[in-house]
Amino acid sequence: MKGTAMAAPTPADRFSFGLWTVGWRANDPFGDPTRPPLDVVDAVHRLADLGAWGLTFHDDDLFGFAPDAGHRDKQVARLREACDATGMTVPMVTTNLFSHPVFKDGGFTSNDRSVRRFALRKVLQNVELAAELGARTYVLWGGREGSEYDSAKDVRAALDRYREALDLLCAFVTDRGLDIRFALEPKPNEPRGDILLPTVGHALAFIERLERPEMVGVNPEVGHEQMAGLNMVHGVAQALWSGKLFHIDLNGQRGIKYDQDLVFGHGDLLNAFALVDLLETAGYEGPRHFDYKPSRTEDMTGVWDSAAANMRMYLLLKERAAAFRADPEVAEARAVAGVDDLATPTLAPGEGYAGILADRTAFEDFDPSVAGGRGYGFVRLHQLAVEHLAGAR
Ligand code: GLT
Ligand code: MN
Ligand code: MN
Repeated sequence: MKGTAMAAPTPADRFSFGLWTVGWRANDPFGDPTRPPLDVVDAVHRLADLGAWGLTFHDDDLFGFAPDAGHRDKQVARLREACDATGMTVPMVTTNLFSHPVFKDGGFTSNDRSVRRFALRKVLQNVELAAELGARTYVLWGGREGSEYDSAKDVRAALDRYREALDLLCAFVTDRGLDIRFALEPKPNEPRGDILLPTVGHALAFIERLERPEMVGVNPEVGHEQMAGLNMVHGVAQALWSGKLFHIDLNGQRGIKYDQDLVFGHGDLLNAFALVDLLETAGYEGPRHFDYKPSRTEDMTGVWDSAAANMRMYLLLKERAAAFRADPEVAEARAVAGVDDLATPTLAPGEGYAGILADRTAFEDFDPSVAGGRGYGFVRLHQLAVEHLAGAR
């Protein structure tokens, strides 16, 4: 790669990876795996060498579904040792409520009550482990919570059960004094035809109906919002505005199709640029978590190259976004566009409806043709962004 002066990733960048990402063996609905299994100890060492800071995992990634206690403990001990040896952390843990056939109609919202109770037990067990490993965030991706057939799922009842599950988990964490918060990860579809809580907005609205809404936030994934044709930057901005951006899954996606989980920035690059700019300027201090899948065409060398590519993309975009903001012509274009003017409240201090009703300049003497004729120069501003992104400035 052509070098830039850009620094290599370090733990201070807080880059983390799911064990299921670099560990994905590249099996898809049409084909068998193309890569060998990856051991967790290897994953920790290789990621640490590349400058990553954290490893995240599902229970099943580390010790399989329904392990005996000996195997579970051994795998946890091996992970701990690898982290001690490398300085890697475990910032987030999650539960696999989707691979085993028992979850084919969901976990928390399966029509089968015995499955719902089993799902709760599986998560409860894992939440304590997460806290022991120092994780502060517990992600819940409900990929199997949903339906294909409207006649088969009572969505209002499903949301009641979803809420029941979250309320129980929050009560457990509170009573046990664990330093854990939950982050719901929206996705519109795949594997279910329609997944419950399909977008960031749905999840944010759901959270407000919980017993302890302050303990639950969101884990938006770039590709998942884009699969729904939505703007990830808008979703993340609203999550930040709501104080709910607890975690984030960075990856790439090209348009409305199956979940591609490309390297971050390898999909909608402009949106990735704006996302990094937002995260870096909005005071988000959480992990920069990559939830990508090394392409099926890659061997293990390609796996590590693509892991490094995620971090490099983030740092490149961070550098370009900072240069964009520091450019005097951008400052001038932003002023013309009125970008910062939106921060000024519409009402004067202390003003209410009586004030604005009495203000003739707001209406009677207001000439709409003046503002209506204004050019905002948004295209020029955007062109400057694209030029910075393309390395033309
Ligand atoms: C699964 C999914 C991801 C989620 C993981 C967390 S599981 O790999 O595709 O988007 O983040 O459960
Ligand atoms: Mn995905
Ligand atoms: Mn994800």
